Amino acid sequence: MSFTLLARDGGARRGRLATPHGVVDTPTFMPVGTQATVKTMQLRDVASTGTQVVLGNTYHLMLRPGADRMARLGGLHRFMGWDSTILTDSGGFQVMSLSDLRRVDPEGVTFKSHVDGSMHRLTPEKAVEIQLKLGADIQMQLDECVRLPAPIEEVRRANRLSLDWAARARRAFRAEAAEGLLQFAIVQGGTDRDERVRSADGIVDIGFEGYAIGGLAVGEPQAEMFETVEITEPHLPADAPRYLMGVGTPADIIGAVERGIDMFDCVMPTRAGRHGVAYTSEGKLNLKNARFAEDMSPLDPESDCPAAADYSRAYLHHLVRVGEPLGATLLSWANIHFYQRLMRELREAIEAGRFAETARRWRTVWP
Ligand code: PRF
Repeated sequence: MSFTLLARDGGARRGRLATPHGVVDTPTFMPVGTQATVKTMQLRDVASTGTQVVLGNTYHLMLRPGADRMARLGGLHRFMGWDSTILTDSGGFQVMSLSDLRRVDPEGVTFKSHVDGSMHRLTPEKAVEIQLKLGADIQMQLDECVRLPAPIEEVRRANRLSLDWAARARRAFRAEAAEGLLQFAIVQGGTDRDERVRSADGIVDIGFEGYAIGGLAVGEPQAEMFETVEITEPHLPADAPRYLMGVGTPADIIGAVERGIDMFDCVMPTRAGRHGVAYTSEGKLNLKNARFAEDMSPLDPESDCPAAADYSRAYLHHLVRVGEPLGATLLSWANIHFYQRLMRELREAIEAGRFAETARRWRTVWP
C-alpha cells in the first residue's frame, strides 16, 4: 500500500504517500508546473519551501516538447531537474478550458491546439501512455469535465463517459506501468448528488491508488463545493489519498482538509505572484499599491522565506511597478512558501489533535 494514515482529528487526516521519487506528507499542496517549470522560479527555491510534489500537464507537454521527445530526453524529472514526486494531469480539464475547438466521442477527444491550431487526439489509453513517457510518479485518468451550470442530461452523459474512461485507463495502466507508479481516478458528476455517488462508487469498484474530486472550483460558491465534497467523501476508501483538483484559497484548503481531503493543487500562489500580489501573515497584499512605495519593512516579518524576509516592500513595489521579472519570481517564491507553511501547520495540528483551534486562528486572517 502506497498510503499510510498516521493520524486523524475530526474529519482531517494526516498521512504519508510513497512514490518512486520519495514520500509525500499529507495534507499536501502541489504547486503547478504546467510547462515543465513552476513559472518564473528555479526548482531549488521551490524545494526550499517544503514542496514535495509539483504538477505537470499532459495537454501542454504533449504539444511542446512532445511526449516522445520527453521520453528520449530521459523524462520530466531529468528534463526539468526535479528529483521529487511529479503528478501529471491527464489533459481532460485543459482540453475543456484551453482549446476553443474540441469534439468528444465515446472513444476519446479530438482537439485543436491553442498553440498552432494543429489537431490532436487523446484517448484514455493514450493519456496513460503519454504520462508514462513523461515519467509521472502519479498520473490522472482522462476525464471529461463539463462546464457548469449544465443540463443534468449533459452532466450524466459526461459522468458515464468518465467512468468508462476510468476502467479503460486502469486496464492500460495495469498492462504498461512499472511497479510503484500510481494512478488516480477522478470523481465527476457536477453538483448532482446521485451522479457524484455513482461516480465515486464506480471508480472505487475499479480500484486505484488514489481518488480525485474533479469538476469543482469552476466558479461555484464555496458552500456548494464543500457540500459536494461532503457527499463524495464517505464513498471514498479511508486508506487511499483524496485529491481536490484545482483548489484553492487558504480558506478553501482549510475547509476541505476538515472534510477529509489530503491533496491540493492551484495556480493561485504563482499567478498572484506574477500579478504583484503577496500572501502574508497580514493577509493578501497588493504590492502595486502606492502605500508600499517607501515601506522598508520586509514583505512578511513572520516568514523565514528568503523572498519574504530579505526584501523590502518598497523594493518589491518597485520591481512590480516597473515590470521587472524578479518581482514575479520573489513573490511566487514567498507565496508558495506561505502555502507550504499553512500545510505544515495543518499537518502539525492534526497530529497534536488541535486542528479546530489552528483552523480558527487561520480563519481570522483568511476568512
Ligand atoms: N479534471 C482534471 N483536472 C482538473 C479538474 C478536473 O475536473 C479540475 C477541476 N477544478 C482542475 N483540474 N482532469
